[in-house]
Amino acid sequence: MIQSLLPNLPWEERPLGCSDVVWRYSLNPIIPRNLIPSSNSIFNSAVVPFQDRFAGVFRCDNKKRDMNLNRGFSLDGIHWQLDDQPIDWIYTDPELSHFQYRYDPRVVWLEDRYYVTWCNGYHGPTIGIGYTFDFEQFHFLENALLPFNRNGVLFPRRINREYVMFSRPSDNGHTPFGDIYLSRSPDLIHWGRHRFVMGVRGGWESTKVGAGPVPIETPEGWLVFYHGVLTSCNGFVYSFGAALLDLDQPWKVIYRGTSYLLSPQTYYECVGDVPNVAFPCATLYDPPTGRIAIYYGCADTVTALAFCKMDEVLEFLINNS
Ligand code: BMA
Repeated sequence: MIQSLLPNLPWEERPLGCSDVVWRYSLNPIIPRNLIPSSNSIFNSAVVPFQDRFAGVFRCDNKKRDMNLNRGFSLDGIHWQLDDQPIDWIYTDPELSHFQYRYDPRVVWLEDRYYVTWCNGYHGPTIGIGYTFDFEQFHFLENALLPFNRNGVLFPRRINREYVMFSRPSDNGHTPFGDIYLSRSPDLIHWGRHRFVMGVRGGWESTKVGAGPVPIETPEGWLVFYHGVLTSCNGFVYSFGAALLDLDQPWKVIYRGTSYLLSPQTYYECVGDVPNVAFPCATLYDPPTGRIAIYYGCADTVTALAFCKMDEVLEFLINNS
């Protein structure tokens, strides 16, 4: 796959005195909870390069506390304009149009269009898939899997002729377990040939793990950022880390970082509707310079940006796996 250049991605150099592999944007959060009149909170959201600017699908919980997906555009990836109303999907089967909830979107450019995956309420959480060519019309496909499942993330190209998607089988509540699996499909409708990718370990990822942004292809393997959850005496703590997966058999883990790369430590990550959550759903990547911008939801309330460099993340994984 040819990864397109992205010289205009949002970027800020690592602050003086900071030695972390991932560092935060100094003007975080970039999207406040009340950016649009209808919203209670705007977080766990996905962005992509689109024409000469950026587009995205945003998790907007409204003031009735419906969880839904809104469209947005930005010239610089930092200042966003979001629709006040959710995306109005086009359905081929009215059965699919009964709204329960939609949250935690991911967006990927795949072959000829942008696909959106999200946690879709259909008698419980499962993986919804839709697509758009232009961020004007959005088409709703069949749910990928049966309930209960979350964190559906598509790979940006087929691998050995098959589409590949991560997911995280779960339950109907605030699931106290969870490992990352992948499934394969010839047509983005029928999914099977499931494989276990990685499960919980100790510490920051002792309760559950789930896929984050769309995997980034490198010559060494697929770089994935993923969230890991620890259960403290005060509830869940969501951090994120990284792993490198085999290019042809992406259920094979080459490296997996032992420490988190970012955990909730700032005020906006620790205080909000759900405290102590850093939840990445998208990256922007510029291959020639190795710069990566990570979009992540904070405390289920606002959206923030963090940065890192490809060579430093790979070096971290090699030395801390
Ligand atoms: C998960 C999802 C995320 C959320 C997180 C913390 O199960 O619902 O959307 O950020 O819990 O509340």
